[in-house]
Amino acid sequence: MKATIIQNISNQYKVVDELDKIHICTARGRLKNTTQILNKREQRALRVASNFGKINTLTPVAGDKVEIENDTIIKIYERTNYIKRPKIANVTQVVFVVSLKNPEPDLLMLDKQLAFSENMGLKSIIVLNKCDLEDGSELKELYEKVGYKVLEMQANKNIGIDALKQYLIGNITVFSGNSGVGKSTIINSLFGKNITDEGVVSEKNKRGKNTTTAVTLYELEKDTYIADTPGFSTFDINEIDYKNLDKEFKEFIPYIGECKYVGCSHIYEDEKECNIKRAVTEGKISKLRYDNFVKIYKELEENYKKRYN
Ligand SMILES: Nc1nc2c(ncn2[C@@H]2O[C@H](COP(=O)(O)OP(=O)(O)O)[C@@H](O)[C@H]2O)c(=O)[nH]1
Ligand SMILES: [Mg+2]
Ligand SMILES: [Zn+2]
Repeated sequence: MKATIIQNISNQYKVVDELDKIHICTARGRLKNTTQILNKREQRALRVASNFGKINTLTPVAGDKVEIENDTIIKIYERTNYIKRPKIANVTQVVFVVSLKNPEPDLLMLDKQLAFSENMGLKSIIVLNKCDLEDGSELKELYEKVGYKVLEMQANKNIGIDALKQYLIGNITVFSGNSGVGKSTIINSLFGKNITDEGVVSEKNKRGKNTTTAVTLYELEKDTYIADTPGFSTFDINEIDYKNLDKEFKEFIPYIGECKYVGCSHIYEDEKECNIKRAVTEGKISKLRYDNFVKIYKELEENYKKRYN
């Protein structure tokens, strides 16, 4: 039967099947990328091959669509995407929560994470929370111009929650944002109960070691899940190829490919007749976004050089 993994604690998987029934499953050894169901002997051969790095095998993670048989996961269906830290598959959307005050908006972090989300091919929504403390209209306009859906919210009074809910239907959504911006408040408000405390499951396994859940998916409605994670790690973001960062800034795209120099990075002084820099000067691209692009580019470049030189 086909099912979705909604939680993973060490080698135990909580899985919901198509009839909405919950199973606690284990996985049958390593699973070959998507394809056939293997018998015990084939499993062993696969394990040997994968130990020698000859073949890629998969460990099931939250978000995976799987085939289960007698509460054993016997197959992982093809993933649309995979995020390494935290481990989660098949995410379709990210809600970026920014608080307008306490804490102040961290737009460099936001732009970094937006770029990563574009890179992963995910939909992005920006929530401007704590709009009781500060006016968010300028930020709303800025990011709407870029091309993002922006919602203003006061989560502690449930204001803006229903507007958000309609964008979640049919998605596996990850909430991302710095500590204190209001992620838990929003998620609890969506579910109408305190759900995020349950997410901090910490269990001792047989050897007495602490194991924490990597990710839990909460079902809001049928086929609609919210992932309880703190968002993406900088490790993942650092894997964006800095040379292609310009393409992850949505509003840059119409201007790319028109610079004088082939391979123009749109950064350096000596790159004359840069179409991106021209668009910034003419006010078609926001200076703030451009400046963050430069910072992120340099950071990624530096990390790349550290890794490979
Ligand atoms: N003033 C104000 N405070 C809020 C709002 N939303 C959440 N908070 C408060 O902000 C603090 C941090 O919220 P929390 O949901 O724990 O943030 P998280 O760390 O992102 O999960 C809590 O004290 C919330 O009550 C809001 O819209 N306005
Ligand atoms: Mg929280
Ligand atoms: Zn350029």
